[in-house]
Amino acid sequence: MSTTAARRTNVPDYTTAYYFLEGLSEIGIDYLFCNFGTDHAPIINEMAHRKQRGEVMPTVVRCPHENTAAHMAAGYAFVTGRGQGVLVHVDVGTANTANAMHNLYRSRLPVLLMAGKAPYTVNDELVGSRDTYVHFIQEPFDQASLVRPYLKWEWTLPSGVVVKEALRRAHSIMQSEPRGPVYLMMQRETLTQRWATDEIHRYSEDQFAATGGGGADPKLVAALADKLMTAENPILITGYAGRHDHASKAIDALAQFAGIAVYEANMTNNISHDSPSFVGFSPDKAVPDADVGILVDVDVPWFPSDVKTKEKSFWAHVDIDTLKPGSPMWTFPGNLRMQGDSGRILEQVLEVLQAKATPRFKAAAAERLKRIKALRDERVARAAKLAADKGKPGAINPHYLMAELGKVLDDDAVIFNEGVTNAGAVLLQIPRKRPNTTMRSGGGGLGWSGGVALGAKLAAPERMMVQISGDGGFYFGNPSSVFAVSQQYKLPIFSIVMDNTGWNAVKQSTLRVFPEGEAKAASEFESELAPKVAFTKVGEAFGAYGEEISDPADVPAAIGRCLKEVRGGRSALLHARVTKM
Ligand SMILES: Cc1ncc(C[n+]2csc(CCOP(=O)(O)OP(=O)(O)O)c2C)c(N)n1
Ligand SMILES: [Mg+2]
Repeated sequence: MSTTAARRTNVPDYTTAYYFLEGLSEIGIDYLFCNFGTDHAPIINEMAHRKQRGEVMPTVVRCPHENTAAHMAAGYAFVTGRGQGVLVHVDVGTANTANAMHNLYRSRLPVLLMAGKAPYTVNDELVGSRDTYVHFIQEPFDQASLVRPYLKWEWTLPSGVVVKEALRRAHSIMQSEPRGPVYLMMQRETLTQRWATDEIHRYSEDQFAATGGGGADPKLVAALADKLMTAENPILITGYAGRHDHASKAIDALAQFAGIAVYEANMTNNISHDSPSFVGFSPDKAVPDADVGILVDVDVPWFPSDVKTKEKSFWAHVDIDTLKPGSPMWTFPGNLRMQGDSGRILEQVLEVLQAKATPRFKAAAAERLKRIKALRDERVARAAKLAADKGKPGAINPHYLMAELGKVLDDDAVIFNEGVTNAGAVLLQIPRKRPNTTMRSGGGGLGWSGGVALGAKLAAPERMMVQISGDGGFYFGNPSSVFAVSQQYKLPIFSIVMDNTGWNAVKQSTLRVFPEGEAKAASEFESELAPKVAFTKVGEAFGAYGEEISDPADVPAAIGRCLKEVRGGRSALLHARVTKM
């Protein structure tokens, strides 16, 4: 008997969906953030089956809105580095994740997005055939196109026999650097096919591991070290190196050894803000004078419309993603570019530099560090001055509010900064000691901070997760879904809404383009939102503690009460009426 024939006589043991759940666990998917539909009947059935049998499968977190589901995966990956699964309903559920997929892709966070597809049989030929109205209208020609700009890989599962192989491949791709989203689609007929256990192979991590970034070509490393040896005004700008502890350490060590001023751009905090080499969040004043600059893991180091580099300046670009293939244009200088693990590469640079360093170099570097520290002290003094003005009733100063918050958060707390035009106040007033404890989205899709904070809380329940958003951003975040998940899964977060009565960013953008335009003359910026909203009630509907403040005098006590509630196990929502736009 041929092998194929032998297979046919085998008793088919389980459905594709059964192996699918097993395969997810095998690739390290511990959580499935789900929003279900008719496409998931075979999966839901096998979930019950596996549970009954006491077999492993990912824990399901049901999210009332897909925006929450996908952003929870983002938060989980931000804290752990590990992509999880998001399971949504055909084209419509996928469409609802598009904003989050943009954010995940731009933040280089891994996620395995999965969705059903409409069944392909209509006459009950196979188990799972079309049996309801929506099956006939939920099949677009190109379902993946809804999120394709934000994907590293996509596939429709052609047969259950390759389900574990497909999952392993999806996993290797999402976890390989630069990390990002992948998308797998599946039809019901495929999920209900039956297979004997010996037909479904396992694809172990040993043989299909994800790839990270490595070190750099020693010649390029030496070239950068040479430039640093003679630099007079070296600066370093980084955006997301701090996601790796070793990269954070390498930046700080190199900067202190070579007297380099370090600046942070979106999206996380990278070295301790107490470091003598850390200057601040805007390199605009430093870029025109820098003779040697290092861009490290950064997407937008400055806005070229505002800042020009010095003529004949030398720029090194060290990045896990030097090419930025997801962007049609990328315009920042790189006399030499080294793609790889930025921590490793900067360790290499430091090693070479240490070997070359002369007493003269060391003295010059120490002198520079003094100047850098003076810049740093200026920042600290400026922040204190800004926070000293508490604002007035109905117009709490965001700097004061954030400074008070900063006083009571510990170093392990994570801040999800969606403050938009008040994001600067968050950065300036809450200095962080540990890297990767402040996140801004690498993308621009508003409505991420609630879901991300929840996912982070799931990954690190012992840490305080603080969501800070504008009033506009709060709406985008589907807050009812966020607080519902918080309540159902006991994931308490601290949410702060800085309500300036509308979309200040939109107003400011109009003023930047047309400083003396009609909009300004008429004071019509199309930016005001409903003025008398009681946001706290949204949280309260789901058992969260709510508090509204408009008097600066109430700030410290209100923050204290909210933190106490969160520590006690339920979310708190602080609605702060801040300086109006
Ligand atoms: C999904 C999405 N829609 C629209 C925008 C455009 N947008 C950018 S900032 C902004 C205003 C946000 O308002 P708010 O959160 O209150 O912050 P503020 O500008 O008032 O500081 C808008 C609408 C966006 N970034 N993302
Ligand atoms: Mg606003």
